[in-house]
Amino acid sequence: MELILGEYRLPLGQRTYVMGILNVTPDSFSDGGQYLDPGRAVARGLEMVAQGADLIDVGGESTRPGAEPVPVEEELRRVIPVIRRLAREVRVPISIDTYKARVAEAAVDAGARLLNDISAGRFDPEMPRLAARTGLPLVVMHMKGTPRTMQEAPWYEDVVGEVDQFFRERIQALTEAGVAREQLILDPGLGFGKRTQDNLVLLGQLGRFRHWGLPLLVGPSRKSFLGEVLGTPPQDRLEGTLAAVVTAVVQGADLVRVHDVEAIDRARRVVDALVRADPVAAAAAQGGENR
Ligand code: 8Y4
Repeated sequence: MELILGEYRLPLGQRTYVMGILNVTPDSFSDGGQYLDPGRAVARGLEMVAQGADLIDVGGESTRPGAEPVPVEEELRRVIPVIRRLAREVRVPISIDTYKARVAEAAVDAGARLLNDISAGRFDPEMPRLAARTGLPLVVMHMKGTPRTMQEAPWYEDVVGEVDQFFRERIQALTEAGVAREQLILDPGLGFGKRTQDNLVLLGQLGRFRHWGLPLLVGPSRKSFLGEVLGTPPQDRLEGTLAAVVTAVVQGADLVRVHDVEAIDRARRVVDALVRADPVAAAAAQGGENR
């Protein structure tokens, strides 16, 4: 099985792909304002590709709890020039992080080839139609509530069961809207309406979502559940993010969405080699030697 992203292909089951985060927002919590200048954002995108990013996820609206919504015209102003220039200059697919179909459509026209909609097509009824029409992959991310309300006392009886039920409902609705099932990417939505314990369970049990036979994406990078375990601020969560990514890769995650591409890709390459290390092939390569 492979994901088809326009002119790009990502074969599945061979390795984990690294999606580099490119925030084009003035208030982005961990790299606030650094990349509002399109030239600097593009430079960071090029740098992430040089560091091993397999995709670049471009977003122009913060989804931090309580963040102000961004008008569509402002979101377009932020992301479209960056996507257009990056799409020309790199040979990896660009992902558009938006729940607005107008932004997603303009992003696709500018060269984006994956729809990263944190609402799984629920906030804008045009989004499933855009995914169906373009045939591009669509992320089906779980979120309890909305970005504004999601951290107001979230609670789960069985978080894995609830997220799995959400996947069932969204796969059904999206395929009925004409989106190809095999173009859906499942994501438990770490940090979106979850307590620390819920985030830890979802990541620790990620492999329980493999029964859908669909690609799995996880985005643990620098998130507050790591801060809760470590007691560190966002810029001091690299080791926690590495541990989270290793846990995801071991369970067969297909994509990981991260800020620190160079370090993450190094760890990812070692874990991908370890999980595929074949004792039979190793013995055969050694032949009949007694040593
Ligand atoms: C520290 C660092 C604290 C980052 C919070 C955050 C995901 C996503 C985001 C995700 C997918 C974020 C756009 C939130 N998270 N898309 N987007 N999956 N598919 N917060 O987990 O990074 S933004």
